[in-house]
Amino acid sequence: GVEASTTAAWIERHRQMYERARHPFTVSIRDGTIDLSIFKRWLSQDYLFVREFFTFVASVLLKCCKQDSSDMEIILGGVASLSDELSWFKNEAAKWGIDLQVFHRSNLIWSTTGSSLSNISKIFPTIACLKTITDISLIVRFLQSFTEPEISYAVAVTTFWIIETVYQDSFGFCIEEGNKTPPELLGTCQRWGSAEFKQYCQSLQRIADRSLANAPADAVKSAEEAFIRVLELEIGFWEMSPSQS
Ligand code: HMH
Repeated sequence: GVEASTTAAWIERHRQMYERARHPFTVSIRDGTIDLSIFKRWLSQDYLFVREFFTFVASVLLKCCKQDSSDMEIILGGVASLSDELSWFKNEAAKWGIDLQVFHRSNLIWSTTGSSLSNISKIFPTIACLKTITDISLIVRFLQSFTEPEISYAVAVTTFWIIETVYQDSFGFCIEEGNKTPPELLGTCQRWGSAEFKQYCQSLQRIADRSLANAPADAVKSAEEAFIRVLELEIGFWEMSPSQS
C-alpha cells in the first residue's frame, strides 16, 4: 500500500543538514576544481572506513536474520558490494600510487591496543596519518555502538540506509548533467553514483520505512537521532578532505 515514508519526512525536516552532507569536497569533484592530492587522501581514508564498516554491516545482517529474513537478499547484496569495494580500493590505490598498508597498519595498532595518542605517535610519527585515524575512529566508534544486540534492526538498518545514501547522493551529483568531473575520477563517482547503487539505496530505504512503521516510538526516536548523527559524522568525514588545499 501507499504509506508515508518516515525517512523521506526526516530528509525534509533536516534538509539543511542533509544538503550540507553534499559537501564542497564532492562539489569540487563535479566542478573539476578538485586538488588530486586531496582526492588521494580521501581515498586512503575511505579505504580504512570501509574495512571497519564490514563489522557494522555484518551486525545488520545478523539482526536481519533474527527479525526479518525477507530482507536478506538486499542486505547480503550490500555485503557483496562492500567486498567488491575493497578490491576496487586496492586497484584504485595502486593506480594512484597510494600505500594503503601504512594507514592500515597504524589503524590496526590504534584499534587493537586502544593506546593513548602519545604512545601511538611514538610508533607512527606521521601526523597526517595520526589525524586520519583519530578522525575515522569517531565514525567507526559510533557504528560499533550499533552492533550491540540491544540495538533494534529498525534503528540499525535506518543507519545503514543513510550512510549509503549520503555517498549515493554526493557522487551521483558528480555525474549528473553539466558536470566537469575529471575523467580519471569518473570511475569513483560511478561506484556510488550509478543507477544500480541508487536502486540499492532505495531498497534499503523501503526496508527502513517498513521497519520503522512497525517499531515502537522510542526506537523511531533513536533512529531519527542516529540519522542526524550520521549526517554530522559524514560532514566531519568530508571535512578531512578540504575543498581548498
Ligand atoms: C564515510 N560513508 C563513508 N564511506 C563510504 N564508503 C560510504 C559512506 C558508503 O559506503
